Amino acid sequence: MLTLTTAGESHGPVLVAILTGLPAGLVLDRAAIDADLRRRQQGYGRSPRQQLEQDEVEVLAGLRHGRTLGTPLALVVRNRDHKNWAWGMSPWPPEGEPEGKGTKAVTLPRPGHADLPGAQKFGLEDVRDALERASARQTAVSVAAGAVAKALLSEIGIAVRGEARAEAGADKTEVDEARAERDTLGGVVEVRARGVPPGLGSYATKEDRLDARLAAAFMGIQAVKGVEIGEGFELADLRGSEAHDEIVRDERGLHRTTNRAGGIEGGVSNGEEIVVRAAMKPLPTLMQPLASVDLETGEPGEALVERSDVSAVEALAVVGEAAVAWELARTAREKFGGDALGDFVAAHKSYLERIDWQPR
Ligand code: EPS
Repeated sequence: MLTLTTAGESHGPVLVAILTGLPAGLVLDRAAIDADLRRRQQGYGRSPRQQLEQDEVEVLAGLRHGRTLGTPLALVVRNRDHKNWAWGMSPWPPEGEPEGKGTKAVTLPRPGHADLPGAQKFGLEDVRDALERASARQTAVSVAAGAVAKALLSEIGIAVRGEARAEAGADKTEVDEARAERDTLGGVVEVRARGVPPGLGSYATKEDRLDARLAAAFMGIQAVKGVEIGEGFELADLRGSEAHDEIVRDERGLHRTTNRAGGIEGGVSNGEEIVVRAAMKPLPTLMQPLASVDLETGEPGEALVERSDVSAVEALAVVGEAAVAWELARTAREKFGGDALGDFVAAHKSYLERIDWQPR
């Protein structure tokens, strides 16, 4: 089993990911991981924070001379901005006079962020104790983990790619307009995975279903409010005769003439391209704040204003790609096993010899 645990606050010292269950012998390319980290930071409409951060991966354990050891892999991405928050985000009781950012308690929760429900749930007086972990900053280290998953998937010919669709949050003019009006934007992203063989995931239990797993993976990303697989919501308006993908046999074995199912039937991959789309809500930190209530005084007020993105749709495309890659790698590891990378690759090869299917 592949497992991923992350930790880290937005303005804390570092973000951490621990990955277990990777086969031994997988070659990791530092430049490829860093390239994904850079892609996540780019995109129009990001916060000035992105000029401060130059994300790069550090590996603390589980890798030797660029190859996985089959032991837990520990990844770190540093928060360069932490130096401005050293007192405010000190893990231990800070010494000396308060200085830098984060020294005053946040008591005006932002509608749309985890601020209020987080403070209520955990009994927090300073909303910062909720927002720091709820922040999408933590997606940086998830992207590093996704890059590792992509390396594993590429060994069996699977490639995953996410893109922002041409919606408001991915359009420079609309982003400029929203920024001028002190507002924010959401948008839609699409992730496609090619080369996925039939048989990943299962209908055996709802936890096994690949579509359920991909939806959960996407919903686990900050600001995602909707997910669809294949034609998703549009299928609801079609007749059965129009909605399903007919089966043909060609030189590549059993395939479909269309792909409205987005490559998944009955919770199992069917050999066609996996297609997942997700809707991102407009970001909740507004320079023209919405109404809130001061949790200290109970008086009405305006929500917290702090530096933020106008749009992060292009970042979500990269983060979604990483989440889909991670989930597909988990299902592939379940299906093909493998303490050693060679075992994993050989099991995939022998499986393809059994089924009547070759990637397009
Ligand atoms: C975020 C708020 C902003 C974003 C942050 C996510 O934080 P800051 O105020 O420090 O700029 O920049 O995203 C990142 C730091 C990142 O690397 O993606 C939030 O509240 O979710």
